[in-house]
Amino acid sequence: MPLPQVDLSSTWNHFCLGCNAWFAQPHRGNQCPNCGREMVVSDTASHETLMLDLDGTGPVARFSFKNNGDDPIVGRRVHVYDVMSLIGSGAMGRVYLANHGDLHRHCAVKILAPKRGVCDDEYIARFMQEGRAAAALVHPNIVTVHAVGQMDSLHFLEMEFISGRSLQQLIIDEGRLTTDRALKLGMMIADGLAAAHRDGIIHRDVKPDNVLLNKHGIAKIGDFGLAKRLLNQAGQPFSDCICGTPHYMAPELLQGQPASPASDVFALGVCLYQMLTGRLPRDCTSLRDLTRHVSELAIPNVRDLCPDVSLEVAECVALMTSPTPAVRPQDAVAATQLLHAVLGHERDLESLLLEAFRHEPSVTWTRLGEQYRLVRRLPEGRQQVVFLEPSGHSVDERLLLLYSVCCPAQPHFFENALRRNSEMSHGSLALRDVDGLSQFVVVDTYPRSTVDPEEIRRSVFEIAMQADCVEQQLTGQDRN
Ligand code: 3AM
Repeated sequence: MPLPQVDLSSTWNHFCLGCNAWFAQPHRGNQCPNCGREMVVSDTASHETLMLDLDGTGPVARFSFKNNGDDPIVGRRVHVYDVMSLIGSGAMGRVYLANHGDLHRHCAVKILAPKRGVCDDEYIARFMQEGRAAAALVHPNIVTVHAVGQMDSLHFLEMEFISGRSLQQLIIDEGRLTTDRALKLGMMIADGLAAAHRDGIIHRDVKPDNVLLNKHGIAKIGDFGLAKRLLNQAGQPFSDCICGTPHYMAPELLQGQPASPASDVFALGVCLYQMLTGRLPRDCTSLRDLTRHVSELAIPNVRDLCPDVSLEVAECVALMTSPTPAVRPQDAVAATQLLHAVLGHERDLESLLLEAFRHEPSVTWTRLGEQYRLVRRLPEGRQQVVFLEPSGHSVDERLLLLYSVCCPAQPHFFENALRRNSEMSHGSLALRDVDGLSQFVVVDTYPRSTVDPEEIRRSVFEIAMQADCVEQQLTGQDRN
C-alpha cells in the first residue's frame, strides 16, 4: 500500500507537558489530543526527531524531552542498573550512565519515556523488536546494545557506554573539519551503516547527534530507536510511520514515501556536508521551507562555501544527497565504495609520487594544477616527459591517466605507428589533442582508488621508454 502524502508544513509548536510530546495542530483549542491537558505554544526546530502517523491527520508527535533538573530515575535501581546520572535526552527517551549491579561495569541505559502519548503498545513492541535487531548488530562502528528489557512500566535498553562526545558536539566545538578527517569519519559511519544494511536494517535517523566518538576517535552509530527491518517475515516491505530528523530526511521521505537504504545514504551525505562546512546545507527555520527546498532543489555545492574542498569530495556529497534516490549509492555498502574511491583520490598524488621516486634520481617532477609533469632521464642523454592526471570520469570510476607525447600525428607516420602499437606490451599508442595539436601518445590508466606507488613507478618507466622509442623511430629526434 503506498504511503499517503503527508503535509509537513504545519507548525510544530504545541508542546504537551503531560505527554512530553510536540504536536503540529491545536486540538479543541489548545488541548493535547492524547491527555487533554493544556498545551504550551513554543518554538519549532527541524533538527529534532519526529514521528507522524501514517494517515497524516494526527495525532502527530515530535519527541523532545526537556531536562527538568530533578530526574526521577537518577539514584534509583532499575532492573540490575544503578542509575548514576543523566547523560542526555534523545529521540525516544533519556540516556543514563549506570553501573551494572551484577557485572560491576559502567553502561549506558536508555529508558523510554513512560508516557509517549501515541499508540503506546505497538510502539513499545516495536521498540523492543528493533532493540533486539540492533543488539544483533555487532560492528566496531555501531554502539553495541547489550540488552533490552522491562521493569514495571519502564522499558530500557542497555548499551556500551561511550565516554567521548557526539559528532554534533565535535562540529560545534571545532567547526568544520579537515577533508581528511571528515572523509575518515564518514567512512566509519558508512561502514557501520553498511553492516546494518547488509542485515536488512535501515537506521532512519542518521545525524551527527547519533554518532558518538569514543576516546580513540572511533565513530559509532547509536540510537537505532527508529531503525526498522526492510522486509517482514513474509518478505514484504513494512508499512510504517514517517520519521526522522527533517534536515537529514531525503525528499522522498518528506513526500511520504517509505524509508530505504538510499534514504540513510542521503542522511550520511548531509552529515558529510556538515563535517566539511561546519553547517547544515539549508538555512530553513520552518518545516514548510525545508520541505519545499528539499523537494525542489539539490543541496548547495560544498565548494560554494568551502572552495578548498576538492571536486571529487564535493561530487561525492552531491551524489549521496541527490534529490533522486536512484542517483545515490543505493545503500551504505555502495556509499562505502564511493568514499573509498574518493579517499583514494584524496590520498594526495604528491605523496604517491614521493614514495614512487624517492630513490630514483632519474625522475623529477613538477605540479601544474591537477596535472603532474614528470621528466625521466634516459640513456644516451635522452629524456622523456610523462604526464600524470586524474581522468574526468565520475568519481567512483575515476582513473589515473599517464601519458607521454611521442610526436605530431602526421599521416605518413600512421602505418609505422600502428605496427608499433601491436608490439607494445605495456600501455598503448593513441591519438590525443595536446595544446590544440593532434599528437601520438603512449598512454596507460589505473583505477585511482587502488593504484600504488610501485605501479606508478613501473608505468612511468615503461611509458617513457616506449614513447621515446616511438619518437626516435618516427622522427629521429628527442623533443619530448
Ligand atoms: O544530549 P547529548 O547530545 O549530550 O550522545 C547522546 C546524547 O548526548 C548520549 O545520550 C544523549 C541522548 O541521546 N548517548 C546516547 N547513547 C550513549 C552511549 N551509548 C550516549 N552517551 C554515551 N554512551
